[in-house]
Amino acid sequence: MSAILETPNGNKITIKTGLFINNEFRQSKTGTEMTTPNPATGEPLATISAASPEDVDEAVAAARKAFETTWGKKSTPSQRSALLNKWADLMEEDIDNLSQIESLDNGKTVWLAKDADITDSIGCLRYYAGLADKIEGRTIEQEEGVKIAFTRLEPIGVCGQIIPWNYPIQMFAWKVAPALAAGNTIVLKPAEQTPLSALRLAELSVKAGFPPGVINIINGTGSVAGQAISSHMDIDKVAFTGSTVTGRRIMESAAKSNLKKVSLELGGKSPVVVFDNADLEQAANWVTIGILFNHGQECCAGSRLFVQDTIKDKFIAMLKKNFESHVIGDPFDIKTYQGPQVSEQQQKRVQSYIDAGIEQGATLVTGGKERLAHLPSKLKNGYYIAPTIFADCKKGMKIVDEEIFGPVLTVQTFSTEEEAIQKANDTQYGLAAGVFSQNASQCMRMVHSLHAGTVWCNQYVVPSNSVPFGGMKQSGFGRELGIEGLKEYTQTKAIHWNYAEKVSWPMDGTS
Ligand code: TAP
Repeated sequence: MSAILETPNGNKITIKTGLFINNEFRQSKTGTEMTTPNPATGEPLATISAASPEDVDEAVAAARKAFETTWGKKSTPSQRSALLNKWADLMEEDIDNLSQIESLDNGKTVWLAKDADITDSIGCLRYYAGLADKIEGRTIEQEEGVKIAFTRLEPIGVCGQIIPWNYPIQMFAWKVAPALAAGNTIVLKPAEQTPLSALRLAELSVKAGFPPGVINIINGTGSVAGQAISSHMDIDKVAFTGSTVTGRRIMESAAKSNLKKVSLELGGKSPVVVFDNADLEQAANWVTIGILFNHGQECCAGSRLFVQDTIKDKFIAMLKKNFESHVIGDPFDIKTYQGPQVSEQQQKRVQSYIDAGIEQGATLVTGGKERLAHLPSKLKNGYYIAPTIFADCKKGMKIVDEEIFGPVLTVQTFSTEEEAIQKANDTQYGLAAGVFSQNASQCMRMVHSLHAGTVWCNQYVVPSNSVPFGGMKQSGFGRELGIEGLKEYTQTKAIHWNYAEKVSWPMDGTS
């Protein structure tokens, strides 16, 4: 039950391919398997076990037992902190393998996987290791000398976690680290497009010394394994990152089963507003990164640009230059910025939006197959998309209204601050927003007015492990990262403590 991944630079990495339950790798009970391709070439990469509902039951039983016997209230915060730190150390030692696995399976470049995703993920484990012994309730004064009340933040129990394919390791860290720090046990399902790095992290968790059953990783499809998690009667919470459509299904399953707690980090169509007083060169660079980072496969991608009409042509020309100057190609080449989209399905989906943009009358500023003409023959079947800018966009166009999840920027203009706010907020989503202005008062007015869980001012798309992240409106609810992310994995118990008041019985209205 292992596969050997051969990398373009001649490395051979052995990876376990089974379901990870109770600290052991084993086959699915039904023998079901799935094959994950390399998005850069379209060739098969590895075949792995896919969980059936019975496998999910077994993972949940292991997680429940661990919660009751070794983890949960049976472990100390400092023990949990030490294990998370040890796991982070092992990730650091294995970072070269991890980044190559992530690149092979997802298509992102090795250097970005290493310097951004995995480095941040290690930081995330350490951040929550540091918070594990800082989970504090409150004492609430009631009556001096008679009664007091206090609260405890207790772990929730067994947490199901369903993650997407755009940041396989980072989404793993964002979900698992706070859950474990707070004392929960987990059953996590990676996305079927990117099952491999989670299996490597599972291996490292055994080396770190986590007790059996605390961490369970079950690959499989959303419709079988994901559905089994969200409808399970013995899972106490489900945390999900992915599309709004699937988020709705998960909430419905949670409601129809045991009313488990739900947190949802869903999609976005985030606005970025550039005023004519901004540092335009910096704004153009951040806007470019904001849509092209991770090939646009970014829940908070700045995909709706609003540029002040006075600088429209100049700013679009700056963006065009940026979009046409970076290297697209082999994710193992250090010079590459943009690799392939994650899957053929995503490539086709993004391309269909580009076609719709042209059909609906938006002006294609840059994009098109010639940008990919240089790709060598070994990458010709890879799932590449040319970075694309559409100008003259307006509401009602599919490319403006719907999440594309690819390297496609739509540009609209505004003349006044009020118009920018109105247009920016005119969406069902509310995950993130950006504003570029050198007028501090204007920035602050925008920060207050934009309906988004995160607003970046004079930068874009860079998260921080200590700052909460999550959506408003149909971008979901609940927060990841920061202290808020930890609290999502606790539940408050209120204790009323009487040490002096006596009552008499029987009682009536005269007493
Ligand atoms: P989703 O369906 O949302 O997939 C995300 C995760 O949910 C995967 O692990 C998936 O499993 C699982 N899942 C699917 N159906 C499920 C169900 N009924 N019950 C429980 N879990 C289920 O996204 P996708 O189909 O991969 O991508 C479609 C679009 O979603 C993208 O184009 C993009 O617009 C959006 N998207 C957004 C995000 C973020 S971060 N906001 C991330 C990914 C995708 P399997 O994939 O393994 O079947």
